[in-house]
Amino acid sequence: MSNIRFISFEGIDGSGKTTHVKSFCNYLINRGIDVISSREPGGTPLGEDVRSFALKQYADKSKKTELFLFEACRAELFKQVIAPALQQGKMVVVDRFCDSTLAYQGYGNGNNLDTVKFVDDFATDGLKPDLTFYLDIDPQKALERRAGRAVVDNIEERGLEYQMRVRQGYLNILRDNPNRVVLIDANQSIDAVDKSIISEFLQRYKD
Ligand code: Z5A
Repeated sequence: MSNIRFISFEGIDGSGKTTHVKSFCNYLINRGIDVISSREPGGTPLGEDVRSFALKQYADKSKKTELFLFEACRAELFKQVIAPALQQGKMVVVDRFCDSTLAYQGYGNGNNLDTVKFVDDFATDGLKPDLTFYLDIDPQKALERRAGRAVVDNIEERGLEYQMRVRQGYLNILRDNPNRVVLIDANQSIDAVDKSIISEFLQRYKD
């Protein structure tokens, strides 16, 4: 059994997670690794429904409510998808997991960090990824990459200052979890980011 079976990708909006989850999973498949990928919020029928509530603007939506919506999606994804796949010996790659909630609902929104961690542990029975690729990007650059996109959700609408707070949250998470979280410079070209991810993976992965 390999030492790394559960991998998450993290980063602010527009950092390239969707792009690189896809190319990294293709790399794993070409290596003959049995992998499934998913995303948060979403990844299950219930989770996809809750995703629309979590990302929609409501007047005066409480910060606690937002936290519970994301955690409801995660509890469902954990039970229906992640835990069964790991039990079957598959590798699991997710676009966002626990660090997103700490970065956005904790550092970004100002909910108590220990409370966020407690609720998250409850949702996932304390499961953490074996390895997390944090795609670090200048928030202004990420904003430019997303410019022109038709759909802008409630969290994107919070603007540059909010994204800067979330980025600082991710850097704190990186500092606090040096054995799990790896920083990838996502300001580089798509090809260079892909190569960095694979190189960091190979430095840690044992068949
Ligand atoms: N959220 C939360 O608050 N709490 C939680 O617990 C969770 C989530 C789980 C939706 O998440 C929102 O949910 C999100 C956080 C919140 N906030 N917002 N908004 P999401 O993951 O579904 O959505 P997102 O973060 O906004 O994803 P995104 O905009 O699709 O960005 P991305 O996946 O990181 O990037 P991308 O789609 O791969 O790339 C964006 C564009 O840049 C695209 O045109 C690419 O072709 C291009 N790109 C990518 N990489 C490069 C490089 N290296 N060079 C040049 N161009 C590039």
